[in-house]
Amino acid sequence: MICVSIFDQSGTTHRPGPVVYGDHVVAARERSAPIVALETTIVSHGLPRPENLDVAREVEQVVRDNGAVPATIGMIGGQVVVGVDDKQLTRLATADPVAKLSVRDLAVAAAGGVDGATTVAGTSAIAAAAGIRVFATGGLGGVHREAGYDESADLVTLARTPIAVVCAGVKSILDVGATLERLETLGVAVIGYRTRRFPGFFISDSGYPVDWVVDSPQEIAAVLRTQADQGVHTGAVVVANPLPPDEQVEPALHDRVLAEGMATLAGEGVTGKAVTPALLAYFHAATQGRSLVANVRIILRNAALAAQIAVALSAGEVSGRGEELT
Ligand code: PSU
Ligand code: MN
Repeated sequence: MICVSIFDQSGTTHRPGPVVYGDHVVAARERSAPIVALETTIVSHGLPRPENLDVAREVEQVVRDNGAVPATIGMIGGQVVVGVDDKQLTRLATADPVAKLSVRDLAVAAAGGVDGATTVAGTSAIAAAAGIRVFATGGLGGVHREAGYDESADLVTLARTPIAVVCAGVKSILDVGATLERLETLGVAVIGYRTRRFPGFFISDSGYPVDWVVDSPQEIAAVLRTQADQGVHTGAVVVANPLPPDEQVEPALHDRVLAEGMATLAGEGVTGKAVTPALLAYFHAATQGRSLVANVRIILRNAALAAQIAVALSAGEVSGRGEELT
């Protein structure tokens, strides 16, 4: 948790410029190359240090290996940066404190001149405003299970943000059924990638079905083009990409550690935006790193698929619209 006064000692506020773009993203936009947005909350708060920096770099490399340009989004000294460079990425992976920024925090944090990591909500809003149409993450926020009312701003933000979000479902610490109901109410499209089961983040199957299934990046690109052509649905398309069963955390271990972790956090009085980082850290410790291995695989696999979708999307734009699904 970080508390910031937006006034420095002279009583003046910081006035950082508007959103800035990394050189690699500027170059990609000039040549209409496919771009994939990446978030930084998983880097600063979701993964343990020092592995977090290696993973953040590896995710960017996977995007490149699949033919797209990574645009990792975060806030450096109050400046929103679309496409941080390696020095800035290192800063977000190692500095303390780094604020956790949802959409509502962006202007306040900028005026405070802080370093910040953007959540799914923060990242998708910035990416869509920058014209980026594909975003890879680990798992979405959603409706929490107990302890009063806690629903991630990821959901309501995705309702109004036209972007494809590749994820492994929602964090397994959430009430998955309630989260799926909220996604339906909010008008967020949910599509299974080569699966009829909604994935459960660390586990391949959350126990809930999905209504729609796609089998290739080209099909997802066709959905996104059609959505834009229709001009009717202006919300997000969630592409749910499960871990293969042989890479998941064993479901019995998962359920046991989850129950223990929730009880431990409740006993320690952890609430609000601190819940996710605390529970993920508990998981990684209690599974002797099994959940960390799964978490990293989730992010890398989603980055690869997101890049393939972005490539298919720009290939379709070159060859013309309206090609048939195969
Ligand atoms: N899922 C993970 N690790 C994470 C997150 C999700 O496995 O670190 C982050 C994402 O950035 C997501 C955020 O947007 O947690 C949701 O936090 P909250 O529930 O406080 O909205
Ligand atoms: Mn919350």
